[in-house]
Amino acid sequence: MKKHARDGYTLLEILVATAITGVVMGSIYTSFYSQDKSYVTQSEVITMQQNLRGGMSLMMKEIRMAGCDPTGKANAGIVRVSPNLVSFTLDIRGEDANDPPDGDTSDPNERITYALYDSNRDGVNDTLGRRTGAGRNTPAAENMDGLNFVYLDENGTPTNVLSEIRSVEVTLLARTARGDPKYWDNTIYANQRGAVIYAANDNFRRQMLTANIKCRNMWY
Ligand SMILES: [Ca+2]
Ligand SMILES: [Ca+2]
Ligand SMILES: [Ca+2]
Repeated sequence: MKKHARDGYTLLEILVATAITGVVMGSIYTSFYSQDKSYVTQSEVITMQQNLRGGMSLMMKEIRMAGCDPTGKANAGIVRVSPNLVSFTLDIRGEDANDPPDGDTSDPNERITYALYDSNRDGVNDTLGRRTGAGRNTPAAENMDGLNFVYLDENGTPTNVLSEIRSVEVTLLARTARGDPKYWDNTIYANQRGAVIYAANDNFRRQMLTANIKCRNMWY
């Protein structure tokens, strides 16, 4: 056998080894990169779902109490109906927070309005806002593309007659905070009655939730 000098690597060996290492490093990098991206999307979807459920459960809790009028003198109920906004009154306290209901709806938190508004002043009403009395909106949920109310009478038929309303069908549409470059949403979002709430045409992921909220104080 011919004796080879094995005290070093040939240039070819070095080049081959470097190329293999490069390929391996490249694939490791790619898989980390894509895993990280999908993790970001997942956490954004989870945040969106939390925003959506949080906003909806707050509205459910309060709209359910619309018309709360234990003295029978406050004339509480839904006071303004619109597909995009609900405004209602309730008598839950007196002048002081600990006072019992006093027959009016002019104490704090006794006139509540929900609507989308523009919290970051970018020209888009995409924050679910809650305001009381003539106060300012406070953000209840961010990144909302749609909010829709349908007012129903005791038979479940839509009505805009204040005295006939017994329940409210609320639909809320949320989107992720950032778009997903690998995703496209061109869904036309409609409420349970088929009325279009939002026509998407971008790469945000979205989720929609509808709740039928019975105003338990409005069934006389
Ligand atoms: Ca009062
Ligand atoms: Ca009151
Ligand atoms: Ca905005």
